[in-house]
Amino acid sequence: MENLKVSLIGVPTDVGAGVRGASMGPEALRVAGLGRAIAAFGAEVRDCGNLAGPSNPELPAVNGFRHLAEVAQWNLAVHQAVYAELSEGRVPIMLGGDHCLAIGSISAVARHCRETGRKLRVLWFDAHADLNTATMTPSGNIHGMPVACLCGHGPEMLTGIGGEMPAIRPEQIRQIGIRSVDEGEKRFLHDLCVEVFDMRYIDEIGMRATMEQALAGVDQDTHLHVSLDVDFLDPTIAPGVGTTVRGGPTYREAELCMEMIADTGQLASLDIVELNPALDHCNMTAELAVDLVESLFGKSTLMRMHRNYR
Ligand code: Z70
Ligand code: MN
Ligand code: MN
Ligand code: MN
Repeated sequence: MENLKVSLIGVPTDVGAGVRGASMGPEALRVAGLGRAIAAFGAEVRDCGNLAGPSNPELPAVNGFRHLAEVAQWNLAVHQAVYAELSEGRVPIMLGGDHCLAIGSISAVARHCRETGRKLRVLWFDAHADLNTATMTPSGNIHGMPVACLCGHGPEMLTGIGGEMPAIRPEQIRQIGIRSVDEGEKRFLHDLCVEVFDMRYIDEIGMRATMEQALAGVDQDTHLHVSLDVDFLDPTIAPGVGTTVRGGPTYREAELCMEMIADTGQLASLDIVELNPALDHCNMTAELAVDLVESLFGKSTLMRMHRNYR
């Protein structure tokens, strides 16, 4: 932890979302103390400020996409920033911003992994599968499409951002907490053989066994990327999101996820997305996200040492 170098990258976009307000997410996370919380673990924290990008034109979908040009422009900036921080041996943390930004961040992570010969595992925490395409989407909102784009299914403006197409293979992803999937997405998840741990599965076998399976095969050569859509969490504890879906993980279950990731020691990049301060109460969802990030960086590991656990 002492040599850990972290870079906070603000990505104030809501051009991929259906509801406006995620563009205020980066500042809400800073106000909740994200940088301070990570620095408290002995990491060196650099706040890169916010990336610049187009504002939200609030237009209807064209050929199945809303704001395609704007989404592409944001993601080009994200890709470049994330790739640059990774090249300096730093852990980039995206302060979103809507989930479309994962196209830029994960394509950069995948490129970095190709060039450094590391294996990539993406943990996608979300209520949604985000696997829509132009023909399947019920909304045209591109935050419902990043997984498809990363797997090579989408417009070249988005699928080609990392230079290599597809950026990742479906077998590199694990989806956790899924409970709202469109009809086309269900078929596509099955066709692509994406490993999905939906809420039914978590209810049946528990979060611990779920995470053991999601992390199976992660070793010292693995770059672990966490893409945390805060609508993954139950809306009773995380109301500050554009699309709430009831029946999400509890605070304890979410903490356990993050603690088990910390235990691997392989976390190397992170997206925190879909936080919408316009819908939040007293910044509680941002504060919850900071709590989870503390666990992700090993908060409970320190507690275990103090308590002389096991
Ligand atoms: C739906 C769509 C979505 C987040 C909503 C919803 C997608 N599947 N993703 N909120 N974070 O419109 O594609
Ligand atoms: Mn690296
Ligand atoms: Mn979602
Ligand atoms: Mn999402």
